[in-house]
Amino acid sequence: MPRTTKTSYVQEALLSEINRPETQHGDCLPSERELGERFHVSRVVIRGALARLEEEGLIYRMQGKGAFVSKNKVNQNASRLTSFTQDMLQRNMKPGSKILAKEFVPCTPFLSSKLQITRDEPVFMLKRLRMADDSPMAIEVCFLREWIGKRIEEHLVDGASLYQLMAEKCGIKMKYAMQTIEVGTLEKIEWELLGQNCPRCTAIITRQTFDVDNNVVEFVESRYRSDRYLFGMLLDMEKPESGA
Ligand code: 16G
Repeated sequence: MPRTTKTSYVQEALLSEINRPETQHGDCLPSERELGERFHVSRVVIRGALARLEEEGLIYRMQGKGAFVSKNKVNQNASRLTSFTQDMLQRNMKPGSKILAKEFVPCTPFLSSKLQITRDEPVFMLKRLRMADDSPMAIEVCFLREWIGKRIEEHLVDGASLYQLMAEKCGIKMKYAMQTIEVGTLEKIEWELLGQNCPRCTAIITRQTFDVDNNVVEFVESRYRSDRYLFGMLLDMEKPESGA
């Protein structure tokens, strides 16, 4: 069999494995040696098949670590105010979260300006790992006013929706949010939490959310996996200038 035919054969076989529903983004492919033994072909053939899959964006490689499955990125539309849970459900993905920390912390000058509160008011801090279809997507650190923290703290369990609790337990009606996106680098501990199979560069998003009375109801700083997200924005010629 010519080498190109063998390459196509291996490529097709790997593709059907990648397309299986149980295959997750970030799953590690066997090593080139193992693949060679499984398909009874040379390493050159395996490398050719992997290169083609990489060109098509179906796998990504990390030096010294191997090749990983790449599933479609989540396109987060930056013009609608939704929660992570709503966002994932709309995409037919299973939302999930694991609480990493929740506690009342002293207010800092930074938090007092973001939450628009005085420095003598403690702040409720909630740190969560967010998951979609059981695979890690982001680390979110959320700061809330003390009264909100007190009402929701006992209901906050893994998987609970913060926005739902804020609506049901505190009667909060959210209206809009100010969001920023910048590029940063994951700390080692964050990278480990996100599964270690993602790039170290991350999208850092901050969100300051306001209710219908223009009160700030949360300030959140999140680190999103850069291999799982892209951010879509609607640009409108008719919109007045914001000046910011
Ligand atoms: C989103 C929000 C975050 C909010 C969370 C609530 C961004 C950048 N952030 O992740 O501010 O706290 O949803 O999600 O979109 P939940 O209701 O599922 O807990």
